Amino acid sequence: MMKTIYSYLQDKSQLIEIELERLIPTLDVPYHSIFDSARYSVLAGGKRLRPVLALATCEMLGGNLEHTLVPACCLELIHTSSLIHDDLPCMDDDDFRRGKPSLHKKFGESQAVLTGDYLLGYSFELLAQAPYLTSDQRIKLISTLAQRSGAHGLIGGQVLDLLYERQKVSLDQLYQLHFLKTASLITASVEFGGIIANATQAEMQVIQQFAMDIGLVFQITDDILDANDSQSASSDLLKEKMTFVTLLGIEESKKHAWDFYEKAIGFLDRLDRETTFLRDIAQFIIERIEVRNP
Ligand code: GRG
Repeated sequence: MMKTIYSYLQDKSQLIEIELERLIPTLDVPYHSIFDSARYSVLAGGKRLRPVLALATCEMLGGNLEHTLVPACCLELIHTSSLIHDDLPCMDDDDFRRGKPSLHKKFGESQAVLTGDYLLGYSFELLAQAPYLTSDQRIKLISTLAQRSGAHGLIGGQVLDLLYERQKVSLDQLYQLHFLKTASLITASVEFGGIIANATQAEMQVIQQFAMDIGLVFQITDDILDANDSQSASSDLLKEKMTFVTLLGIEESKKHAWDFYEKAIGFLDRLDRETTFLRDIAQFIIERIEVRNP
């Protein structure tokens, strides 16, 4: 299975890479530095999980991949925008991102704020003009992305993240934080696939439930990987941030991850579709920590 999913991920992320490259051109204008800094962050690698999830969901539901390409890239642009802002000294204060100096380290803080702003606005501009789609689909995509990245999504999650710094938080509070901060955009990604493939309401509900759980699996595995890399300066442990690992320990965190994983793929059984690739992506996410089912 894994060989197939790796080549699937590679194929799809290559499509995304080409499209991202096309969407942010280098331009010979006096303010060209905004395109230079945007390209620096957007084209710096990254797993491209969110756009690939959008493509895989659309394909699973019988939609057209070509029609999904630009909207899928918008998910990556918003994601990158949030990472740029998250790295700023007033937020998480990280010097490195995707294996390179973070954007404010390379281009300065003002440019980092502006680049995040640019990518945020540009995603919506692209969605409003996305080729092949109906106006109704475009409005649904715009509204979904605005909600999932807004106060009741990504931004709300970040507010909690800052609020809970150096505080003792409960497991429920930690779940709420990551449900907003991490699962929101992952949910938007499958919703994008559903909107473009004209999913039924029932199908939409199933993929949303799948994504919310897989989003939590993603965060728990991220915390476990971070704990295993506790020497790194960006480690949440060094910053005394509460994580699933500090709250539950590694073994119990793994157990929680597996429980959410099982629940997530259980939802897919309700679809009368070929769900292999979504299942494989879920497995790819959990196997990053090479946990074995206890
Ligand atoms: C600009 C819409 C907007 C929001 C601003 C700063 C902020 C509010 C939110 C930050 C939220 C944040 C940092 C979420 C992190 C979620 C997460 C798990 C990131 C790591 O994702 P990966 O592993 O990264 O997919 P790559 O680099 O592979 O893409």
